[in-house]
Amino acid sequence: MLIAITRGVSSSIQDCQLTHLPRLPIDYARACDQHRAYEAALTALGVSVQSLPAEHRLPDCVFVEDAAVVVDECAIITRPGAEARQQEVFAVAAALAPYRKCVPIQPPGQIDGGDVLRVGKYIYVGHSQRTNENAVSQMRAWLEPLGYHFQFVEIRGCLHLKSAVTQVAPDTLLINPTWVARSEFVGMNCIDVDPSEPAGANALLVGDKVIYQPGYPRTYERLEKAGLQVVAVDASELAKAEGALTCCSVIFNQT
Ligand code: CIR
Repeated sequence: MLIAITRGVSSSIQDCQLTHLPRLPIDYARACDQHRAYEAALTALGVSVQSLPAEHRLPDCVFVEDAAVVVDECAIITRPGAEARQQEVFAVAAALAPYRKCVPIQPPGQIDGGDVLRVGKYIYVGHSQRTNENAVSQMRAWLEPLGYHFQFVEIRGCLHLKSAVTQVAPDTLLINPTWVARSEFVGMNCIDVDPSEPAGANALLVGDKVIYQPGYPRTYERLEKAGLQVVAVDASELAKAEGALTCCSVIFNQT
């Protein structure tokens, strides 16, 4: 059974971190509705959703993905690259503790879970403003002995690695090739986002279904044409906070 940790939307989300987007008004009620629909979609796919309460002093707390990287053997608790987000990890670590041994990244390491794309035993880490080599060295020290392989990936023009590329099938990635090079992912098939939808590379694979935003209709069609089963979830309000679909959950197997 899959478990998803999620967390409610902070009433201060308007004060979120922004790197590549202008600050636009965020409709809090609409963001909460969309987030509930996201949780409902996960539940409908058979995932057990464990929803943590929002912490209203932490504007970005809904983006739990950045707080942890979970593998079968343990959970790496991150040290987010934006100082204002570093308090977010405690509630997520507490929620993970019943399921996994939790290993914290220590200073001066910093890393956001959004920079970590795991495909089986391969762990790709984006070299972003949020993630440094010290944190990756700490992760390697924990995970390489367990058989995981690491690859540092250059990205440009986006916040996180998973803004640029996500997994949509066992051997297939959805990618914006202007933000990350296809050649980084040897042996994987790549579906490109439609060039008019550069922010559309973030999809959430759950079992054999892909949760995806209807706001990127041309890329949505590409996923369907590739034979993937796509479930529509609108996260357009959270997108104004520079978050997407993977960002709103930490999903793992109940081992
Ligand atoms: C931030 O800039 O940290 C948040 N406003 C958005 C984080 C989105 N998380 C993710 O892509 N994993």
